[in-house]
Amino acid sequence: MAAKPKLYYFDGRGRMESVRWLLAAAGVEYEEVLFETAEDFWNLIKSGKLMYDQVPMVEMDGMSIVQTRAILKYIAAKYNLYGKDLKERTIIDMYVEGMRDLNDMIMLFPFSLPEEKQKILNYILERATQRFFPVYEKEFKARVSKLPRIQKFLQPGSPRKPPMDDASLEAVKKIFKMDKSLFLQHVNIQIK
Ligand SMILES: N[C@@H](CCC(=O)N[C@@H](CS)C(=O)NCC(=O)O)C(=O)O
Repeated sequence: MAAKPKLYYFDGRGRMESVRWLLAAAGVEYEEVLFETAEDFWNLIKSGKLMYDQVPMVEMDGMSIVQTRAILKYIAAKYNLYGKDLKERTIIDMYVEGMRDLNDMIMLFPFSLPEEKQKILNYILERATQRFFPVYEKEFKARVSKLPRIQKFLQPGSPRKPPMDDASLEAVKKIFKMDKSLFLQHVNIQIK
């Protein structure tokens, strides 16, 4: 039997959560290496397995795969969840890229500066409700949540991670040595 994929990340949703969802949808069991300190992360960097000294990283099939979308594409293609032809694949990519834009904003929000928070929150709410939610609410969410494996993943006790709380935010800041606002550096937006 092939070894289970091994996921390397901190103990939270972040960029790895979409990988967890996809593995759940594919019905694939996996192991997680969750680092808790900057030293744990540094040891992983020193192992030479992180192409860009960044996580998420997934070890599977003899590869150390980094870059979230590369990981997702590999798993989706391997488990036949990446469309039957180029057109279906493009539609899937359109959902994935939109979700990434939305997710980046939400994920990085806790790292914004206190004085910028309200302005950024207004921006996210406006974008989310006007631009992104309507797409996912048009049947897509209902269809996905009804998939038996996803239903299982959404039950308490599954490997799904909880939303970030203050304690995990502080832990992540320490692991990645973050002290300044990351929002505008990482998200390609202009807030007016
Ligand atoms: N484009 C990359 C971004 C990866 C990324 O920014 N990872 C963060 C954690 S979520 C990280 O490793 N930060 C440490 C650093 O950049 O030094 C991806 O999608 O995987």
